[in-house]
Amino acid sequence: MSKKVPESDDNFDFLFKIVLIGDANVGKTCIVQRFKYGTFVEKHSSTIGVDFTLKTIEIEGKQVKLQIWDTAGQERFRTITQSYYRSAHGVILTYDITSEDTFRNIPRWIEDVKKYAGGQVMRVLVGTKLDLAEVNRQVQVSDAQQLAAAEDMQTYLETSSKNDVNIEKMFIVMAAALKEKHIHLQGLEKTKSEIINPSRPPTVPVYKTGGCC
Ligand SMILES: Nc1nc2c(ncn2[C@@H]2O[C@H](COP(=O)(O)OP(=O)(O)OP(=O)(O)O)[C@@H](O)[C@H]2O)c(=O)[nH]1
Ligand SMILES: [Mg+2]
Repeated sequence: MSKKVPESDDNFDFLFKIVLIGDANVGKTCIVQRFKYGTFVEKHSSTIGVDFTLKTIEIEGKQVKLQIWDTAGQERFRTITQSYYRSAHGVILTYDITSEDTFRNIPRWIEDVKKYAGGQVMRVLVGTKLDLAEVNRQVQVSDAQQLAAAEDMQTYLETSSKNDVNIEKMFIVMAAALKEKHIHLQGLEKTKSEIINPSRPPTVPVYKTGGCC
């Protein structure tokens, strides 16, 4: 079972770097905002470069700190954002279930992950804007499930940041799987400093969403 813990508590057992990628406008920033602050903002600016967020959750008595990198989907930021894939423990590949194009681009994002992230990176596929499914769905669940299975992804989920559906679950599933994977790899749980290798942010600048640069 999991529960949220105060962010000020820096006493963590695991730290995982998770990168959100996918086309512009699919809802990556809204996922992070919903997860971190429990809010949904209807209109806000596109992400410029990359944003960084920390959130700690408790899973089976362990403090799991997630370092979340919210990347810009716009093509012009591709070179910058790709540099953030390095040393990621997990990647969330997002598409918008109301936009066939964003799903068709997923194989391209998968290729980027293969190229720039380590081979061991955990990947999950996420279809966003589930609240619009009834009137606007363009991507079928079966197609997405097939792709996730064919690519051997950890899991596939549909989410709604607006209605708060599956957002926390997505991070919990990922964090729990990463924790298990690391415990398994280590053979036994070691101290924080031994087991964790917090990736140092790349030297490229980190820009703020919506801010003037
Ligand atoms: N209905 C609905 N709209 C959503 C949802 N999530 C995001 N949106 C809307 O989709 C638009 C884009 O959301 P963002 O989170 O900024 O998209 P992004 O993927 O971060 O875009 P870039 O930063 O340009 O890569 C905004 O107008 C959001 O309000 C959702 O779950 N439901
Ligand atoms: Mg964004």
